[in-house]
Amino acid sequence: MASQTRIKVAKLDSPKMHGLDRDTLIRLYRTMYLSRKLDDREIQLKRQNKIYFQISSAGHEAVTAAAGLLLRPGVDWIYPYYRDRALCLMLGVTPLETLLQAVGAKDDPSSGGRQMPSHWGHPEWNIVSRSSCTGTQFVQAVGAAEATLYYQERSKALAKAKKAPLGKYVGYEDNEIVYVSSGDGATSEGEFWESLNTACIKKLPMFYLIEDNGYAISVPVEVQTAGSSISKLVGSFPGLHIAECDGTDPLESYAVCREAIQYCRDRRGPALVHAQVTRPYSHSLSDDEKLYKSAEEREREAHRDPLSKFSLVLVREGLLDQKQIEDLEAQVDNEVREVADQALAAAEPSIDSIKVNVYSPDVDPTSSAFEAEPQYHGAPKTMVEMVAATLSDEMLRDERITVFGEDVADASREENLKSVKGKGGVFKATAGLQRKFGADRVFNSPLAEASIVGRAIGMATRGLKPVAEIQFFDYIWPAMMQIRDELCVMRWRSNGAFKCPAVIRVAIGGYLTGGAVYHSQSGESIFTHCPGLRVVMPSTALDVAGLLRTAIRCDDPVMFLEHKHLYRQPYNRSEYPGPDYTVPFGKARVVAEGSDVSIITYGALVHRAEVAAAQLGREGVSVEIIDLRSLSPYDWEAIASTARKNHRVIVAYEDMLSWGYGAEIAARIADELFEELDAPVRRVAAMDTFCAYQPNLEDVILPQTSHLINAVKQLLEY
Ligand SMILES: Cc1ncc(C[n+]2csc(CCOP(=O)(O)OP(=O)(O)O)c2C)c(N)n1
Ligand SMILES: [Mg+2]
Repeated sequence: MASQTRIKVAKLDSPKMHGLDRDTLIRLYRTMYLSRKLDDREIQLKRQNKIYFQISSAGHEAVTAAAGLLLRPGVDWIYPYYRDRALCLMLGVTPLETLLQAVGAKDDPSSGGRQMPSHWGHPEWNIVSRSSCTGTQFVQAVGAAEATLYYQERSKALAKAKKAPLGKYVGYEDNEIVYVSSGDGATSEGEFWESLNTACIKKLPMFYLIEDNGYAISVPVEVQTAGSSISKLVGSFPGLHIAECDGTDPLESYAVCREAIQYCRDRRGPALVHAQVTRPYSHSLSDDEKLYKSAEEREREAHRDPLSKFSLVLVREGLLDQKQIEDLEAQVDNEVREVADQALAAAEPSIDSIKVNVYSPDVDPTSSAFEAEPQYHGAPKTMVEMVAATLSDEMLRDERITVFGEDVADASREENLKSVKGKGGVFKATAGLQRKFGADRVFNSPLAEASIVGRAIGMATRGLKPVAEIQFFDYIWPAMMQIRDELCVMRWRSNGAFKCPAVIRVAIGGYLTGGAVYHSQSGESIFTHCPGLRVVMPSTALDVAGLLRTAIRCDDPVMFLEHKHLYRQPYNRSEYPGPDYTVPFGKARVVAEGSDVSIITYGALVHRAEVAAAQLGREGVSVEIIDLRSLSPYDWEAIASTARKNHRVIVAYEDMLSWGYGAEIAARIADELFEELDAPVRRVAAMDTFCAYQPNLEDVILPQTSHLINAVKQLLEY
């Protein structure tokens, strides 16, 4: 056990120790050593097949422990990466908690046993749940830092966020900052650069720590980073404080990080510290660095080991003698042994808990609470006008709402607003909102889709309600990883500790001749395939009002698909249904009742089905039309009941014929309602091809009314 006897301490050389007192210096060493021993213990457990994976923080302990010392636990917002064990320990994560994560225990605070070890997350310490994706954290940290500036100015938003579900973890304090870290390799990801761009444009209080161990698995830095130095490469970002340090030296790291963090706390802008560290234990236990690192290189690294170097400093400076170091280490060894035993005895999550926290346990957007009667007033509005009107009323009601994306503002140069009408979106869906609510609530983003979604995630995690816009569905793909691996999964992977109920509005579908392949795409099935995400697609202005409001008031992330072809049609307009009109998710709308054939559809095909039904009606055929309007969840009851009623079913959709959304609905009908059908379920969809620029090449991205009529007639002849 540690000896409590004080030794004759030589006078502490304070400038050399950067003002740190003896206790703090010992705490630094203890945390570094504890981090290493927890890694060692995990490695042992992995070799005994008691855990399934190990990735260590070895070689990174000095700079991360030093940074942890400078951050304010539970005040600053932390977006760490997997080599930040020492930082997390310094902030308050307990050794037991880190090992509960390693064994995948039910009570692991980071994920309840759902994620791999070292995927840090702890709501009490504002350590935001991390995924396995390298680089996604950067743009989310931007969103979190934007929340800092937002709450600083808008206390009503903060008060409201605190009252919302999980509001106990919402907070804001003066001078708080956002920490985000990664290795050298992850700085090659676009999101790193996207984040720096916005951080510098908005002077965000973000502290970037780049822990450069010279390798990304087996790829050395000179192949990863032009010129081999990330700090040199980012040198021209305006207002970015940049510093380098030997990340294996906790004292130098402390001094350099302290200055960088102070820069952020003083609201002078973002700061980046580039720390040179080592990686003595290979990338992970699945890697053997001897396959690509020379013996000389490894030997050189061994000489820079932060633990042995710092223990020598402590002895040399007379802070601890050799015996005291041994005592401290023995005490830590004991503690690690004890907590490992506890972790190994900890309960695992039960199998039936797997579906818990896919969606919010607090707000059910499918419930009757979202059923409302419209209180109509005003002149009829088009769908696109209804988007703007609904956003406007919701923004009035809830100061947490921010609206951003490409071109969504009226005019970023606010002085121009006196003399110009304003843009308000390429389709005008956000027209007038900046003018009404201010440029801090409605603003343009750089042209960077991953960061639009990532920033929304960061803001939503901190209790704001971002309504972000992706200008065209065709360009959503840079944001795919943010949507699939982050937005959808945040609540589940953190076992309910974190959430990001953002609304992502997306203009979708074929709408004009000449739109060609990059202004016409569908692909809703790609997103209904993602658990955790709600996907809705209204076909009328009334449903836009009801579903968009539900999307904003719900506690899950929502993809709100707005069909471009429907934006300005006269046939789907509606008077404004009032500021509290909502439509529950997962409830289809019976567009027309009929007794011969049922058409199950949504989006732009609803109206075409109506036109087809009118024509067929004149020929004595009665068609029922169901508008799903909500694609995930969807209304199976409505589908089953119309199939049972008419026994002949068409599923009509714009998405690709094969693997499209309707294909899955048709498959389920065939599976579960086979006995009910008098004829095989038919799909009517766009062809499995692209919409081309020249109409004579291909103008059938939307199935035509004639296709629907033919399909109905074929079914009746069956
Ligand atoms: C987006 C993404 N691509 C690839 C991977 C697989 N991967 C995990 S860690 C890693 C290397 C990261 O290197 P670096 O950023 O230098 O961090 P280090 O592990 O060296 O600390 C790779 C390629 C991943 N997890 N995520
Ligand atoms: Mg690396």
